[in-house]
This record gives sequence, structure tokens and C-alpha cells, in this order.
Amino acid sequence: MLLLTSDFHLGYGYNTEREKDCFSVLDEILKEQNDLILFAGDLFDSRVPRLEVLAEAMHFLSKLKDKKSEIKFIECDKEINMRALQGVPFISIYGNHERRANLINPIQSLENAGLLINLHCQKIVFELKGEKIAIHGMSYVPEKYSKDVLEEWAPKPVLNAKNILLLHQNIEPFVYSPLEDVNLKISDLPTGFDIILDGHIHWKNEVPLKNGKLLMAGSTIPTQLNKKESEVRKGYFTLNKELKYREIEQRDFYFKSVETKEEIEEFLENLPERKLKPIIKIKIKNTSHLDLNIIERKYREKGILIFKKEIEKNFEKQKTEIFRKQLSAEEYGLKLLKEKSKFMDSEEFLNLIIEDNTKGVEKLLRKNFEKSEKEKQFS
Ligand SMILES: [Mn+2]
Repeated sequence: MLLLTSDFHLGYGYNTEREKDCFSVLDEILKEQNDLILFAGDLFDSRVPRLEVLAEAMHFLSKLKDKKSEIKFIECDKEINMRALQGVPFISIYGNHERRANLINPIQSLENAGLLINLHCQKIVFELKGEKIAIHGMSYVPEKYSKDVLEEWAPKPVLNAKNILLLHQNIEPFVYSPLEDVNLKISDLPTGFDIILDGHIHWKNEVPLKNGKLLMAGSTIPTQLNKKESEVRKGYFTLNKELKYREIEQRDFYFKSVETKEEIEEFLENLPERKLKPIIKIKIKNTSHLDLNIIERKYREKGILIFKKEIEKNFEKQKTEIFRKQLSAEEYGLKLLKEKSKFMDSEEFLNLIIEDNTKGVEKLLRKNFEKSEKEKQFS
């Protein structure tokens, strides 16, 4: 059996009531009998995970080495550490949360330890019960380049094999957030693949293609806490003779719009009892007369409460302020860069700043300066 999954976001919610939630998927997978695990990026929530988080990932990956698998290795485009083929191999690409331009990222460091195999514009071929399985993978590239890199690589399906392609990009109409670019369309995807597994999108999708399927397994914990995430259960795909979606045990997540305090109380009083406290996001109109702290204290045992105030249309400034609070520092930085700098590749630029890569920053600035000078000459 193959397991197809992505976006564990290990380390998400550190120092909150939810900090252990991201690890439960690891235990569930270890309970399963798999032959091969295919992972479409964002194993970690950050580029430099805390050691506590890294240790959990390493423990999981090394446990896979003790498990039985019927998979046989045939060939790979690149040199691999044979230790990574022991037990149940974990074939991965890295996602946007891991990518570090020109620096080693956490997925690559686990690969160096022989705990997984990372693909970037490469493929690896196995055999399972007499059937050839070819896994092709392109790790995350800034959206701006996604179409070009994929076109240049031009992955070719292996003859007489089941071909699976791993990606971690926005693919129109599937876009993670309105702040991000999207360059790939479904019609740009290469043909001849039985399955294209795309990470990055955090809610599950199954899209039929001409010959094959585009799958998004979704993240294994809710991270965006939007309406879409509240409507779809989290899980992963398994592929034996047929494709199945297996839900994982997790907190319920409610996304509820209310107008009065009475409505909130009625909703919270009537929640069903569950082993795990649910996550409850409440969107409220007219909050001025409400003391949300009192409600939070009164119902703390009922669930992990998140309040979201709905904004009146006339208060543009207030809106920006609240919008800002919903973004991570990184997302907000990217938004500002995109608004304020008309010339450069904002995503790459922000990455270089985060990495403290002054040489890279200088190089990019120079490149942009030269480009704008050239444009001036010709205009
Ligand atoms: Mn992700």
C-alpha cells in the first residue's frame, strides 16, 4: 500500500494548547501497514525547526526503518543514501515552509542522515508486487518560477509503470491565500501521470484530469482556521487497488458566525462532548458591547476559543489593522514588500533577509538596479 500525504507542519502551535496536535499523524501512520510513503512538502512549520520538533520527526522516520515493506528499489536519477531505502521509504519534496535559498533546509539535512529521500526535478523508480512505480518530484520554487521550472524539467512518465508526480505549488484555481501568486494552471500540468499529488493547499481536493487525477491531501492539522478548513476533515490518501481517503483523529473545528452574546452562549452550551477539546472560531458582528474575556473565561473548558470581530465597511484603517493581525510576521512582511517595492522579486528578497544572507540581498538589489537602468536606457 502507498500512503500519499503532505503538510504535517510539525512545530505548528508551539507554546499553545495545540502544540502536540501536529504529532498525532505520526503515530497514526506508524500504526498502518504501508510499503511506501509519498510526501508533498511542508513536513515542518518552519525553516529552522526547534530541536524538540526535529527530534519527533527523526524518531518517526527512524521507526519507519524498522517496519516491513515489500517495495524494491530499481533506480534513481541521483545518488542516494541506501540507508534511506530500509523499511518503509519516505520520499519527499520540500515545501515553501522549508525552502532556504542556497542553504541546506531541514528536509535535506534529514536526507543526509539517510532518513528520507528528497526529490527536486528528479525521479525514483520502485517495484511493488510486480508493478513498477515511478515517483517524480519537484520541490517548491517561488510561484513566479513554477511554470518555467516545471516546463524546463519536463518530467516524462516511465513506460509500463504507475507514475506519480509530487508538487508543492498553487495551481489555479487552488490558491493557498489571496496574498500569494499563482502561475500554474491545471492545463499546464504534464500529461501521462496517474496521480499528481500537490501539497501546499491545506484542504483536501480530488480533481479528475484527462487521464489521471490531481490530488491534494491537505494539511494534517488545521492551520489557516478558515471556513474551508472547517468543512473538510483532515487525513491522507492511501492507494492499494483503489484510492481511499483516511481521516485522522483530531479535534473538531467549528467556524461559526454569530450576532449576539445569547447566540454564542447557546452555541457553546450545546456542543457535544468530545475526548479532545474542539477548536472554535467565532465570528461576531457588533462586538462593541461584548466583553469577550468574560465569555472566554466562562467557556474555556468547552473548547479552544478564537474570536474574530467582523469589521464594518467604513473603517478601512481598522480593517487593515485586523487583517495584519491575522497574518504571520512573514506573510505581512511579504505583503509590505510587494506593496512598497515596485521592482523586485519580493518572495526571494524576503527569504534572503530572513536568512541574514547579506551577500544574496546585495546581489539581488544589484541585479534589479541594473535591470531598471537598462529599462531606462531603452525607454
Ligand atoms: Mn503548507
